[in-house]
Amino acid sequence: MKIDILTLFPNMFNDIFNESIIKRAIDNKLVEINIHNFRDYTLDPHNKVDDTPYGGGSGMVLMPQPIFDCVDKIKTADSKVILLTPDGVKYEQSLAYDLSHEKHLIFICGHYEGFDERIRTICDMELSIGDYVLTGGELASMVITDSIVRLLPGVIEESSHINDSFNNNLLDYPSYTKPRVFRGMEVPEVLLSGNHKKIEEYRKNESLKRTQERRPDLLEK
Ligand code: 6GU
Repeated sequence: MKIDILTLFPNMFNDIFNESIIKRAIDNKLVEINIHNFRDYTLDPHNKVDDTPYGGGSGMVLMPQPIFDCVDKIKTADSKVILLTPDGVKYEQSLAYDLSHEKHLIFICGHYEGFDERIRTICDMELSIGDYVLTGGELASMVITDSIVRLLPGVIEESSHINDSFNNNLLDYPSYTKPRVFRGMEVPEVLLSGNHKKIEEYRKNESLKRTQERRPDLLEK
């Protein structure tokens, strides 16, 4: 998979994809991630990428030209263009699975107080990561990229995401490791039993119980 991210703040991405699982995925050529500064595409003599809104009002609005030109340059027939904005569809695990099957994703990070409405016409999809407002789409693009890359074949063992929280709309079951007793807290007996059928049953029940307690909305899905 290839992921291109369009931003005015490329430095925000310096470390985030340079650690841990995402770094290994890049090193192993399971994903290619490119960060583009769309200011590099401006035709404005002063390198401007935003201007005041028509009709008045506060704040600056991202102009369409630099973003259109940047997308035109990197887009192919296989690309899916995604705008990151608080007014987008709310992102969730099922979308991470869907997007993990795409060949090429282009994320456009909105910034400042807004972007020219015509930018929406070149986007296949608009995503939000939740009902709160961020200063820009950068953090959202990192969150979404991370959640997709970990699902790509070969990045992590498939068995470790089969049981992820939100798969089958259930939260994860509790896990324990050594020691068997820690500060008086004991590991549930069933996990020490070696009875795999019983263990599976216990985990399924705990998953259900936890979902019922914390996220009953998931059970209605
Ligand atoms: Cl994608 N962008 C911004 N600016 N704020 C957000 C968001 C995106 N998702 C949630 N809040």
